[in-house]
Amino acid sequence: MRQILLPDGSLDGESPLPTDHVKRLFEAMVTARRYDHKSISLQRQGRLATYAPFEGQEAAQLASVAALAPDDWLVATYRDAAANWAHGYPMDLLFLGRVGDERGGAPPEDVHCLPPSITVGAHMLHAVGLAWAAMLKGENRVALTMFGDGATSEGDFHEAMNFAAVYDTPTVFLCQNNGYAISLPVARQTRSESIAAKASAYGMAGVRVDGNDPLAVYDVTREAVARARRGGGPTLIEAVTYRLGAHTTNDDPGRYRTSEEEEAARRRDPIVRTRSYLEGLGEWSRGWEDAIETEAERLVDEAIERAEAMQVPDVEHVFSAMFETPHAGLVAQAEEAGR
Ligand SMILES: Cc1ncc(C[n+]2csc(CCOP(=O)(O)OP(=O)(O)O)c2C)c(N)n1
Repeated sequence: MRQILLPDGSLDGESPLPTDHVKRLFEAMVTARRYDHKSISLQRQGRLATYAPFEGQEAAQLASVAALAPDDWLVATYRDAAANWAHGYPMDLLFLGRVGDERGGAPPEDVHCLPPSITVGAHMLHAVGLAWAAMLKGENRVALTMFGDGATSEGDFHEAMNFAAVYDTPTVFLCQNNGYAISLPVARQTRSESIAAKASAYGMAGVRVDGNDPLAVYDVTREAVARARRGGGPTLIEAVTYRLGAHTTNDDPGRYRTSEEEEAARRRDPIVRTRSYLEGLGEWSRGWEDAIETEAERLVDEAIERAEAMQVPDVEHVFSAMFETPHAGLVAQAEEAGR
């Protein structure tokens, strides 16, 4: 497993990122965690629908996206709000999507993110299609798709991996192995030695990385993106991480894992580790982190305000957002709603 920044904050090897970039990643991780905690409390207040927390997975999401160019595609899941936000998906639309408003699934045209996929695994095929299209059109564009360990048991994973390898599409498959698919531990998900090992069966590069180490995640993603961009084909990255929170706000992890396991995972928290590293360099202070927290709170609160202001009582868009010509079932529903 590739590691650079060890859990105690020391380095094994050289940082692939200058200190300024690491500080920006730290800011992004702290901001994302604020978004995550806020989302949970909004759900508790009845202001968001079901929410899938990503606490603990910030490095896997943010350090990988840091290796993308703005024009590269990001095709991610319901748990990847941090990644989408970092790739330009407006935070207010991410909130809006979580109240079930389909306008939240339509990022602006110049943002190269697909709407978060709720269907486990399906979006990997979309990422391969986007990468293939970019290749055929001669665009120098890569598509990175994120998914969980559970998604690797879907047929879609096989189809996407096989097609990408056969056609050499510029796709980066990034599996966040967070230990569980709801309550199913990864040990029961696969008999393979690792998820990264599956790459060799498809004839593509596979790499296993400490997903809570932002420096190693950045490094392996940068390599995979560079390989894809120069026509060297796809890569499967397995980022080994841990979902510190519940599967969703409807889940109670206490029913399938112990508090000892959770405490041990907290000691590998990517934010704690990055803070220790920066502190060791003399680049961290409590005042600096407090200022990041204050700014994060402002950013998140303003995004919520904008999202809530968009929730007008007019439900017309429910019927018009998806189909240019509505099908009979939709017409009947619209009539029933008095439209
Ligand atoms: C095709 C499909 N099957 C089942 C579900 C229900 N479901 C939602 S999340 C989930 C577990 C996915 O686990 P994993 O891929 O490891 O991702 P994680 O939720 O841990 O990020 C399941 C089974 C779904 N959304 N889509």
